Amino acid sequence: MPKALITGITGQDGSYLAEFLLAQGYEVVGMVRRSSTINFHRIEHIQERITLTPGDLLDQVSLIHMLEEHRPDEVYNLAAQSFVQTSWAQPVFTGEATALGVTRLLDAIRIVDPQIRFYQASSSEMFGKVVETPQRETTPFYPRSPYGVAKVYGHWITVNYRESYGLHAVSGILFNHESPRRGLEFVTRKITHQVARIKLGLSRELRLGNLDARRDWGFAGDYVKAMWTMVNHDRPVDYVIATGETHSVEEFLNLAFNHAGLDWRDYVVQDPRFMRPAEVDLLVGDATKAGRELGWEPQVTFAGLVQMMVDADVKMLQDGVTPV
Ligand code: NAP
Ligand code: G4F
Repeated sequence: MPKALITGITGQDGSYLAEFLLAQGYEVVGMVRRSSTINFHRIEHIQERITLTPGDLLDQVSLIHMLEEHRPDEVYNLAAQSFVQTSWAQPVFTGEATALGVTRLLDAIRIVDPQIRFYQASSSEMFGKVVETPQRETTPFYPRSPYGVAKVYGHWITVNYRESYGLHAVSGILFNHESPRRGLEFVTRKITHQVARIKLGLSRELRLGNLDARRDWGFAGDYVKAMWTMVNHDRPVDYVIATGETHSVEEFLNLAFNHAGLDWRDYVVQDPRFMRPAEVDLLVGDATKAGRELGWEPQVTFAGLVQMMVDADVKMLQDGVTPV
């Protein structure tokens, strides 16, 4: 039975990837960092079927011990300080986790077992102030936040360890992907959660920043399949993963409120607190190479994603589940 180790298993993507790998017959190990409260809500339903092991991307020794103990065939590095807005408030911490954390993990692999296959969670935020549209594997990077800069470092150190040490290391350049398990601070989930609260009479307004920003939004469940396919390709190659469609925050708002029978203009207030020092105005990816070489295609449409998230948030509140 192949064994995969996932960093960031408590996050959105980690939970979907763990489910996917279990269904493929993998033994799944998840690295978790110490926190004062349990944050396993996204993996509660599979906790009996996976092994959790302590570790932190800030602690090199913990990574080496973890690999020595579990001896995985594949490592998926999904852990990161992943919220762009926070990266301006905590730029050094973001660099430690999201940039240098990748080197710590790659070095641990090099030391313990260079045969381990490695996946790095690269991001469309690396394209930032885009120099080409749509963005593809060959598009130059121009990051617009400390997070984007850290991801560029993580991307290039993965390329460098592949070229320097012959590691089977790949980066997936994933465009935004969402789900009912998305963190409440990201704009999509912030909207769908608040739509549900307004619909149920629990709230009256939604405060947002820039409504003109455009993103290429897909479904996280589709994207974790691309991670696995990439790692199991015969050659270690980097791919863009995206839907090829771009929509504004306003379009997302419109669909989400409409689905609940509401008009967003009655509830949305623009709040400067949610504006960014430097914005990424437009992202839209070209995943032609992944389609051609990996056979990967997104399954969930933009409208289907918005409806899925609104329905899940309404149900969660109706069932009395605390939203997280
Ligand atoms: P997420 O929900 O924010 O999950 C991040 C995970 O990283 C959590 O499990 C978190 O653990 C863990 N983590 C943070 N700092 C850590 C550290 N120092 N040591 C160990 N674990 C740490 O993010 P996501 O949306 O699933 O994204 C997964 C990865 O893909 C991230 O690297 C993100 O930057 C990247 N990415 C995401 C998207 C997207 O649209 N979702 C697009 C492109 C790239 P706690 O639960 O303990 O906080
Ligand atoms: O949902 P967001 O916070 O996601 P963002 O910044 O695009 O980053 C996400 O996708 C990246 C891939 O491109 C990942 F690498 C990263 O880890 C993360 O998953 O913001 C989306 C857009 C931005 O333009 C932002 O300015 O929505 C705009 N926005 C407007 N009002 C808001 C808000 N974003 C947030 N979070 N909160 C608002 O109130």
